[in-house]
Amino acid sequence: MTYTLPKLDYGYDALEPVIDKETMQIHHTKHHQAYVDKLNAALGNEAQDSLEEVLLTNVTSAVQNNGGGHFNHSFFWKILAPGGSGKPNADLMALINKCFGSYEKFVEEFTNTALTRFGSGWAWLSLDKSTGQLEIYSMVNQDHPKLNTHVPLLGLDVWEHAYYLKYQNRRPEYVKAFFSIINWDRVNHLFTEASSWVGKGSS
Ligand code: MN3
Repeated sequence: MTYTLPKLDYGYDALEPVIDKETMQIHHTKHHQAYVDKLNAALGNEAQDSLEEVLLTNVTSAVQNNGGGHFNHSFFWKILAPGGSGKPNADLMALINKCFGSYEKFVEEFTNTALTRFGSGWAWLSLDKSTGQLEIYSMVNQDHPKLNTHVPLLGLDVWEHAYYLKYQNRRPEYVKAFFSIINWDRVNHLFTEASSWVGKGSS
C-alpha cells in the first residue's frame, strides 16, 4: 500500500479567475504528485493508516518534507471551492470575534501572516487543542501545522509555485483573492469536529 494523489472535487479551471487552470494543473499533478512519490519512497512504499501519526513520529527530513507536502496540499484542495462556499457558522464566528476582535481583524492578521512568511511556506488558522482558542501562524516550507497541539482549520500555500504564473511577485493580490474561494462549509465541519477534542489530551 502506498499513498496516492487525491482527486480534486472540482476541475482545474474551476477556481478561475482566482487560481488559474495551469497553476492548478501543475500544482496538483507535478508538485503534489512529487511529494506523494517521494513520501512513498522514503517509507519504502509502506503507507501507514494515519499520515498525521507518521508526521508526528518519523522525524527524518524526507518524511517531514514530503509527508508534510502531501498532508498540506491534501488539506488545501479541500478548503477551496469554486466561488467560495458558505460562511463561518455562528460558533466559529463567535470564536473568531473572541480571539481576533472581528472577522475583519482575523482577515487582516491572516493576511499579514501570509505576507510576512519569508520565502516558502504556509499560513494557518488552527484550533489549539488544549486552550480551545484559535491561532494564526505560519510554518516554513512543508512543515505541518503543529499537528501535535493544533487542529488546522484553514491553510494557505504561499510558495511561489502556488501563484507565480498568474500573480508573479504580487503575493498580496493572491492572498486577498484567496478569501473569495474558501470552502467555509468544510472549515465549519473541521471546526465542529475539532471542538469536540478540545481538552482531551494532545494526541
Ligand atoms: Mn504547493
